[in-house]
Amino acid sequence: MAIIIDGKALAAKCKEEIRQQVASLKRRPGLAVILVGNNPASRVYVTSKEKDCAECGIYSEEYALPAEFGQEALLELIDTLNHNAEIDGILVQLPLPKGYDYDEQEVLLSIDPRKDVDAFHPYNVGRIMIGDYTFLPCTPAGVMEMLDAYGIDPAGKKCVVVGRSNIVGKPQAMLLLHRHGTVTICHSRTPELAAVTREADILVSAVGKTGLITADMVKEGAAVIDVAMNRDENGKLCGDVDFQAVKEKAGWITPVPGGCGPMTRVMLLRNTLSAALANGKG
Ligand code: L34
Repeated sequence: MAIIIDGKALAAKCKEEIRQQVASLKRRPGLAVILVGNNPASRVYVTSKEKDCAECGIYSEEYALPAEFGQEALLELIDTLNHNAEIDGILVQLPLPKGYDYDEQEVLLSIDPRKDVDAFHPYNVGRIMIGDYTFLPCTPAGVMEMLDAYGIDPAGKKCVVVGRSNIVGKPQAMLLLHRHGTVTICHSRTPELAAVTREADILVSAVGKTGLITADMVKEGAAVIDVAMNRDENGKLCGDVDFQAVKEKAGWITPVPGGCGPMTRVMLLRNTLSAALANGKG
């Protein structure tokens, strides 16, 4: 029976530490959150991020824009925020609406790398690659925080990351590598996925496919981290991992909800604090 990694409790603890650090600053950190269109899941995440900010003493302002706002206007808004000294962090909630002229890469490139609290700008991605960074992307950073809190050290372990997105899979693999894990990245073209995942001491799934990771794909005693945020056939939130079966076999497992989600949110607060410090607000 696995130890359930309590992301919610750990996030609350990290949040309290951030709140205390924010309270000691000369000036409050500021975060601008941009939400384009009316994706209901994005709406929920953005609202919770703003609530987190308020609880930690971080100023936040929201730009809820219509889907037809447009690429040029969005770039102009970002440019204004890049030059606003009260704003230390800029977050453009993804995905941008489909069927309009948005170019996600161009939008991410337009954010001042010093305000890029998601660490999605190629400059920050490059710094992660070489292991010299100010910001870590929130979801992979939250995963590392959970591993550390539960005494799971990647050094010398076989780590398997399923999923190769720029937001989670690739940076997650890099962070595990920096901590001396032997890392394999799997994806939709990987033959014999189960044979690879069965080797993992630390298995991170970030695909977005309900029921992808079944108990026979998991090594006895492994740490299983479920990054996905899916809905099952009843509309209930779930991850990639068959939680009920895998928890009988794994050594550690994260639940969905209550695992990676709350940690992702708290890492955004930490990045905003780091940006404010770098911006001279300490
Ligand atoms: N720019 N876009 C940008 N940055 C991000 O870091 C995100 N992401 C992803 C979507 N787009 C983004 C998020 O914040 C996903 N994501 C995210 C953040 C938090 C939670 C889920 C996804 C979360 O709090 N999950 C809760 C359950 C919430 C619910 O009930 O719906 C949990 O316990 O897992």
